[in-house]
Amino acid sequence: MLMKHDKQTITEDGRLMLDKAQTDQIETVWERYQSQLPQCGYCDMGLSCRNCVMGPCRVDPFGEGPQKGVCGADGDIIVARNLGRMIAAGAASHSDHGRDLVEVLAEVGAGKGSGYQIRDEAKLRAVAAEYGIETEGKEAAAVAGELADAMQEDYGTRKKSLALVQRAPEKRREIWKKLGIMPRGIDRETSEMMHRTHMGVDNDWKSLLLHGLRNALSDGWGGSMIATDVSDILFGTPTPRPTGFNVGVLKKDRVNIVVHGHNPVVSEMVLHACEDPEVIKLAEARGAAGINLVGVCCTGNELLMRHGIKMAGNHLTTELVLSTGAVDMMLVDYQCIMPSLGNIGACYHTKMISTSDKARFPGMQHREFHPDNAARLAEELVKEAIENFPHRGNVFIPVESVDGMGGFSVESIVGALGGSLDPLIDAIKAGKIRGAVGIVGCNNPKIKQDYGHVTLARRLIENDILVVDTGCAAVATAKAGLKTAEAAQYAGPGLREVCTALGVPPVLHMGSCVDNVRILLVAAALANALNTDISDLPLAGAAPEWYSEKAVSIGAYFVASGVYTVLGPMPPITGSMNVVKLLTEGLEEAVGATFAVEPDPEKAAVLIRRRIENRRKKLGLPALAV
Ligand code: BF8
Ligand code: SF4
Repeated sequence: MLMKHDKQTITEDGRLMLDKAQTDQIETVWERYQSQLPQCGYCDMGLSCRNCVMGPCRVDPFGEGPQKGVCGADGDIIVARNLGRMIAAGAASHSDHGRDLVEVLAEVGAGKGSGYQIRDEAKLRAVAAEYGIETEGKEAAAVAGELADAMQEDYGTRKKSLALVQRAPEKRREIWKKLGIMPRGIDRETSEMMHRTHMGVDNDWKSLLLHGLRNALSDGWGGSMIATDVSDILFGTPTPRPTGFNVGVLKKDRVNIVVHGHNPVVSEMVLHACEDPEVIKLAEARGAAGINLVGVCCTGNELLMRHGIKMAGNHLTTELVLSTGAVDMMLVDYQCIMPSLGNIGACYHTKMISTSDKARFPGMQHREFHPDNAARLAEELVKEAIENFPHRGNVFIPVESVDGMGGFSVESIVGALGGSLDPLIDAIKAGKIRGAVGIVGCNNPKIKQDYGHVTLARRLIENDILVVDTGCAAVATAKAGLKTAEAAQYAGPGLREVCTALGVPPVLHMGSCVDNVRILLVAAALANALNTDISDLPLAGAAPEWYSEKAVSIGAYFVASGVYTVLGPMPPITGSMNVVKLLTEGLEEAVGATFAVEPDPEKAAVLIRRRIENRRKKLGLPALAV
């Protein structure tokens, strides 16, 4: 018998919480999606343009209506411009998040930024050395200040290339140079994309797409990489640790605080305040058994990676967690925070707090975090959450949480392998592990929640392919029980043997979406160890349920870095067969990798296995016919 809401989600907590939301007359993302149907066909194909006020324009895909916008742009130009702007928005989001961290690093360097400190001094010094900063005999704070300055230079426009592209294999950098897509400045590439896509600037769809790759590279090897490195420096480099997943991580007898968004600058301070013995005493005085801080989306993943903080859910669960009636406060920073949340919180007793100067939401109280007030404000807010605990109505937490492990940074993977990637390389060479795949990205109401991520991950590990994942994908596979050491039983014999020997899951949680750079760095390290390029390796990427512009940027920097990447939902490009062909075929010759689009994860798994076996064969390794 089909359970109610079986079409919306594969998760039990999701189905039960959807029932509850319906009973409470809460409108969710799924109902709003239905009310939008049918969605605009021109927009779906990328054929509508509103870049200027001679328009808005659209091009008729059937050749009957207009074939050009008022300015004369045809379908190819319009599709490429729209895609370029999606990449720019995604790259800007990750990179601006990175900038916020660099600003905190600068404050720490200047002896300000109360409450923040350098937690990984070794990484600070190592990254500073990569920027050419002399660190010998200098205090950590002085190094932090200089590194923040050097990173801020990377955001500017006066350089020929970003500092951290040096981490890419030499052969890859040569490709970028040859194609003219070496990223120069993080802000510069985004700004240039906005310029190129203004009416009457770049009207060659190929050159627009090439700049799209450069723009995405400025994110992957720039803004996101800085975000991850500085987060590690300020809050610690992740190491494996146990944690828990789904709405069952909320606790009836505790003050529940949920952090949502992306930037650990806020959530780390909130965590710190939750651990203060005085604050815990206050919670007990108000009748609670303690304080339970949990996460949703990527700021949750940041805390999970470094502290084992539990995750109540991924993107499509963010509204549903509020319907438990158990959330005493939700604190948000930015990105992927549905504007509906404030009003849902108001239907329960939940205090809804926005914290970033650049992100405000209807129905939320705005309490802005800055480095100099963060520690004090976090404590104030946690106390307010505690005072809200007695105001709870009925609480509905219908499931027990699922156990899982997080915290797989490059450093901790190398550590688990005994100090180098050699054991992994040997296992790949021997065919015990056939290859590795990064599953990344979001939930999207167009796809049954978690179905794409979990099905793909299962098929890959069954076939001895190691899966690493991030963002909402990582939470999806964890909810499905694939992130315990015992989950090795679901893997093929080779992968099972390796995971069992190391005591690790077959699906490794590598962090938030900016942490996709950790995947890039593993790929680069493997390529360097084998003296080859990333595109020669038996690797792939997948974004089975993506929705966000950030995911477009991630996909583009994966491909531009040489990683074949399979998307679930079709991006809005089908209005131009030229663009489709270049992205799914033509890029192979240029960068050694392409996109593929396959909404069915069973078929996506076959595509990926074929690719991996093809690369094994090319490397002269034993290969299977798929
Ligand atoms: O940056 S995976 S829905 S939360 S965009 Fe957003 Fe997508 Fe989740 Fe994290 Ni990433
Ligand atoms: Fe129309 Fe061209 Fe203006 Fe776009 S840029 S809205 S296609 S006139």
